[in-house]
Amino acid sequence: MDLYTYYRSTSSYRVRIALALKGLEINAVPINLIREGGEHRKPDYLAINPQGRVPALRTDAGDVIIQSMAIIEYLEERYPSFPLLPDDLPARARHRAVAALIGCDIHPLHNVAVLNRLRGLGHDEGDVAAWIGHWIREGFNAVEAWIGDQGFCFGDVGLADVYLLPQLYAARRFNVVLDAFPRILRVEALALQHPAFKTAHPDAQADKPE
Ligand SMILES: N[C@@H](CCC(=O)N[C@@H](CS)C(=O)NCC(=O)O)C(=O)O
Repeated sequence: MDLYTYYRSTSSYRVRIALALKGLEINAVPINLIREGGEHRKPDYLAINPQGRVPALRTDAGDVIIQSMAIIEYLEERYPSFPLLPDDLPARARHRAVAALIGCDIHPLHNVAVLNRLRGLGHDEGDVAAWIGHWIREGFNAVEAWIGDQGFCFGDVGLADVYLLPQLYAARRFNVVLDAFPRILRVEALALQHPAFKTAHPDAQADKPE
């Protein structure tokens, strides 16, 4: 499988965690979102993903899948041996709620394209930082109240953690103060010791600049 990825992309990082938890080897194809206006906007990559975003996955059979949730669902169904969702239906929905909260209600608001649009409308870096901090804190307030008191988000590692760790990485990159989120910080500390999360971490990626 080929994964079109960027080392610090939140959505790519999610997919890398899911792959690593399932013990799946991939060929990482770096797509630099910054260099020369972004390799994701060049025709070669648009032919793979017409949305011009990472990640995208090319399966061993040659099918291309875009959107991190669709990729993770594909992996979950195709490689069920390390399930990211528990058996219990309400418990599955709890994991999916964290995934949706982060994937739909936090991350899209600080995506590169959205931040550049704010800048294009005349907002300075102070406004942009306040915007990012607002949406991450608002979303994390809900995640903090929603997740459990022990272990990963809901005890055993699962989909909610796959989404939470990349969002935490972004929060730290944007200097968001996280002291108000002790449960979230507990999950972060645990995950950063886990081999799959270490493998998937931006610092462990070959395309990370020196
Ligand atoms: N909903 C998409 C979001 C993908 C996305 O926004 N990726 C970002 C990096 S995390 C990107 O490629 N941004 C490029 C841009 O905004 O120009 C997913 O989950 O895959």
